[in-house]
Amino acid sequence: MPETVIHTGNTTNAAELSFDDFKQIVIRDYRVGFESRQASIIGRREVLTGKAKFGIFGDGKEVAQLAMAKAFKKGDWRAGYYRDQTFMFATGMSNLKEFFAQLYANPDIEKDPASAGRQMNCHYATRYVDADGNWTNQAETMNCAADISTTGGHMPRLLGLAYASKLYRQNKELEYLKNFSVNGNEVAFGTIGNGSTSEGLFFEAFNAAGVLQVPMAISIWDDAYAISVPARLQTTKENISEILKGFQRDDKGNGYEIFKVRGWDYVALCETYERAIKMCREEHVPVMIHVIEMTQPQGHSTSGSHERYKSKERLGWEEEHDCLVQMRKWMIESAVITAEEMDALETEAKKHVRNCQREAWSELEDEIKAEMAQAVELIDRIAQQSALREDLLGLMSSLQTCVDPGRRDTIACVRKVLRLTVKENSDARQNLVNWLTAETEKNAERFNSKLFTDTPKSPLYVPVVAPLYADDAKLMDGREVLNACFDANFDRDKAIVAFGEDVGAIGDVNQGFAGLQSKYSDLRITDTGIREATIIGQGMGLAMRGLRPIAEIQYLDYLLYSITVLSDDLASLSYRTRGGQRAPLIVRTRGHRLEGIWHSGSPLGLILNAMRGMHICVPRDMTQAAGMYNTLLRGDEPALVIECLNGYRLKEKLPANVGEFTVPLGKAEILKQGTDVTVVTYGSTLRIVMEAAEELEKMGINIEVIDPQTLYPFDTDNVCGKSLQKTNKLLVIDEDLPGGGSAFILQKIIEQQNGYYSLDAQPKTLCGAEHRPPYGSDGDYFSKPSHDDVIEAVYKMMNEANPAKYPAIY
Ligand SMILES: Cc1ncc(C[n+]2csc(CCOP(=O)(O)OP(=O)(O)O)c2C)c(N)n1
Ligand SMILES: [Mg+2]
Repeated sequence: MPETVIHTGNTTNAAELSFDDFKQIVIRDYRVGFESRQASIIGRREVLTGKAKFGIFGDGKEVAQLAMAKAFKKGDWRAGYYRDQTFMFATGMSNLKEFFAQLYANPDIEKDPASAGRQMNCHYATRYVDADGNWTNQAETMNCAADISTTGGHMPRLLGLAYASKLYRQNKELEYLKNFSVNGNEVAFGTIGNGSTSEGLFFEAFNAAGVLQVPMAISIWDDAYAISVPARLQTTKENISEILKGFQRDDKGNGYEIFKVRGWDYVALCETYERAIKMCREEHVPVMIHVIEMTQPQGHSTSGSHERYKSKERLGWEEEHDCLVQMRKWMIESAVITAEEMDALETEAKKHVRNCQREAWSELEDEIKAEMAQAVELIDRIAQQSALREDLLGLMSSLQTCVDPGRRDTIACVRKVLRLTVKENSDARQNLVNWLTAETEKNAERFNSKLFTDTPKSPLYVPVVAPLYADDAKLMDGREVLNACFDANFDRDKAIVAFGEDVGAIGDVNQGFAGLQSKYSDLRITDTGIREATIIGQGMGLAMRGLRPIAEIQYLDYLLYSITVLSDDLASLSYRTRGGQRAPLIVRTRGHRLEGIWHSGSPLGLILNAMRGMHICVPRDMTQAAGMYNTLLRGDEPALVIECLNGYRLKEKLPANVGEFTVPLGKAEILKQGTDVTVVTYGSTLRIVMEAAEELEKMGINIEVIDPQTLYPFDTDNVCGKSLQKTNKLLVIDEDLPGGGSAFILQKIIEQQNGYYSLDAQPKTLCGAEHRPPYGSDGDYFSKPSHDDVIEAVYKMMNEANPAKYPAIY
């Protein structure tokens, strides 16, 4: 059975209050907790009766959250998980109606401001970006970073939210950013389940926060289970605070303050949170509050019952130690409330929750029914004149008798009617088509919008400024061009910071930041541990709090260590909040060919598939990279920039406006005009293709070379498609494996740009081998597209088109 711990907290505000005031506070707390429990109970019922799809709730975790909410102040942040409804209600960051609106997947942001019906229930967020792309004043509001369902996935972001407070406190140059911080006093509150502490992301973030000494307060809701798997199979010694004891701060150095408290002990919880958060806020020391002996009265979620895997003894213990049962008992015993008053409170609270639920349901239902009524009327008019009258009336009546209809029922019925009447032409039918078109637009807005925040501040709208070159422009190493670009930007915008492995003291492994730490301080150009996932999380949290981070992943091959954070958290942020949150993080890395299996990667297919919601930039040289950084640093959306690993020492001319000129996103560039074959390629293969083009020219073949520059967005002016109208032949070259990035490019050109209609030969790809690139120059030659491969691939296309003129080489 769970152990019992007596917490020895020693401060409480209660001492300063009159008993009456104290009673009122406690009663108010209990009411919030009790209402929250009712919401869980009714929520579960709504799922089981089919009104909602899935339910996961915070029952059994209420009392600790009431205590945590007391310590949470304006300016603070929460990054947590699906158990936190009581905390959200207690802080006012959410309410019962929003809770139910989300449960019913209401796509109206007024009704479900957290996700506009896009997220499962109990996934919270506050909105901090307005429709014009302006930030709200975060220092004046309580803030909740948008939840994700992957357990532990939020931990890297939590680190970043806390790290922002450190920068705001320590870097006095940031004082002008008044909407984000008051002297870095803001605490980042994290919550995580006991089972999820088994995740690597938890340990990585935990260690990093200890190193960085940031005001991160991580609460572990320990109910001894993770769905059916007991603590015995999750955590060494079944006790996370026990095994993390080595992190405890002592007089020898930095570390954590670690607390342990029972989840049903209201007084101890209030004392613990007050003490822990004060320390965290004032001293910027990370704290961990291990809340044990929590329960799950309704089991894990609506997917199953916990009676399957919990013993009778455990279930009995949970019933007795239910935190609200314990709090109620304590309140009556301590004369905070009488039993009769408590009964009355509970009756009223139940009624209130029920009303909120009903209102939330009918608000959505009314809209759906009104749309259905419009459709029915339009269908009825068609039916009056249709040869298929009976069929249409049948469809109409089954729509009208549909139980708990959704929008899909109406739309599916309308589409079916239009299919059936495809050969009938009438005004009535046209009216239905018009109605469907208008509804389709609204539904696209409801369900498919805001992959990017897409505000006037988007990088897509940053003015284009061409590079200027003095007559005597210096030729220098590519890395020096980048270095000058970063220098100018750091000088221009005090909110820019850069960090990563070896980024600080030596200015990154290729010296793009060389000398900048000593110029701008180690608060702005900073070394980190080897921890890719939390480097991204660190950047994400900073970006959410108004800073302009450049987070560096040392080599593209190591991006995989952060792919969960990039994909689940960063790339989906705008979409999952329907534009209510953004994190304009720039991820800088370097890739494509160099040497060896983990230093030559170019997995663009993987990146494009995993990171939709980020701009993907693949500059061919450091000047283009600099122009992209200049664009991105002036926009408000996240991006990945992949520099060419083998390009830092190649000579480039320094633009006079190196910190000002911009490379627009999605604008392909024709690097060489030609008439025979359109060759589309990017990154490091461009140089090889350009060299091959010279030899091909001598062979009488004139290729057109196009650099899309960014793969997402891809060639928004259809430069590739237009080129095909001239050449009628397409070759896509990249270093990814076959069917990777090149498949994406083909889909764009052949299908989206209508390139298919211009082709008179099969479109081809020339890619890397399917295995990882082996070490050494021979390895490179035999596994990545070489000069010879490019020439032969182009020549073969010419040979197929005209074998007489271009006989096979061998
Ligand atoms: C990365 C990931 N793996 C697995 C899951 C499936 N899953 C959802 S909740 C859960 C259990 C979490 O247990 P715990 O962290 O103890 O939190 P609790 O639900 O008990 O509060 C699991 C395995 C998930 N959502 N994300
Ligand atoms: Mg658990």
